Amino acid sequence: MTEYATIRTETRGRVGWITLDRPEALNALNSTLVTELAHAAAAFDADEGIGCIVLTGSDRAFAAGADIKEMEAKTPREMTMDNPFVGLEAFSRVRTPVVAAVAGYALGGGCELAMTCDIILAADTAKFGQPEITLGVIPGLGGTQRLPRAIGYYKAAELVLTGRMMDAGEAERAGLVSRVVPAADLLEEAGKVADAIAGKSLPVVYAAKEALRASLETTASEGLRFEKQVFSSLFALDDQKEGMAAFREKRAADFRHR
Ligand code: DAK
Repeated sequence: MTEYATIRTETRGRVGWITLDRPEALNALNSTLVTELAHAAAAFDADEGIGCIVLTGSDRAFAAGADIKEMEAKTPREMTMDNPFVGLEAFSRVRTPVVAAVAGYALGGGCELAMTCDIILAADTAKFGQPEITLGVIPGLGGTQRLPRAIGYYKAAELVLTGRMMDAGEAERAGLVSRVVPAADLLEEAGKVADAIAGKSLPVVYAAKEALRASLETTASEGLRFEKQVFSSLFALDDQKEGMAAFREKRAADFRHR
């Protein structure tokens, strides 16, 4: 297992765990952390023994945004040409489902990082927001695009234009959060969700994620066509035969990820 400076990684069964670990900066995303996060996620994504990834932070912060102190003196050229945040684009494209387990602050790039994930489980302590406007910038890692798609234009506009934070309950009602759980249960619940996903057929899980992602990026008619093609193609898999035979024979399916 690779040793990292700003994250911790662990494999539990078929689940890869990534824990952001810069407590001195509330897990602010600096270039080292983004590079390490992208590396760890790519390694899990390339491993057929991993069926789901959990991404979490600390009790106090999932991530309080990009590292403002590292970013403050940058020029426009540096922000584009030497952009360390390209690693987050790679992270957002992993084919393995990612469960974000969010406690405490998920602000700015931290909220945007959570929004690259497929499922967001929030502790009742979680706070979400896009406070960039208070720093004299705007969200730059997807907040102006993913947040309106998640919670609607008007609520997203209020958050982006004022910098106000939402608590976990408001985020759940708005549709940003899959489910809120007591803080003490967050990691256990995230583990249960991840285990449930990792117990399914891996190629089918990849297909489901790809079709879900298409819903965010294509028209409904293109998405429906894509879904139908993917659905039909899954009948080439041994796991489709096994899943349906298991139903008929009233037993649990034994997926081989083939
Ligand atoms: N960056 C650096 N350090 C941070 C930080 C951050 N985002 N957030 C917290 N810290 C540090 C604090 O400076 C403090 O360090 P010391 O002073 O002890 O050395 C330590 O973490 C504890 O924080 P506080 O003392 O402030 O703790 P409080 O409980 O009082 O307050 C807070 C917690 C989360 C409300 C507060 O820390 C806060 O407001 N943090 C900043 C939140 C924020 O504005 N986030 C958005 C950042 S901007 C892009 C690249 C990046 C981005 C976009 C585009 N491209 C390449 C296209 C992303 C931008 C952002 O995310």
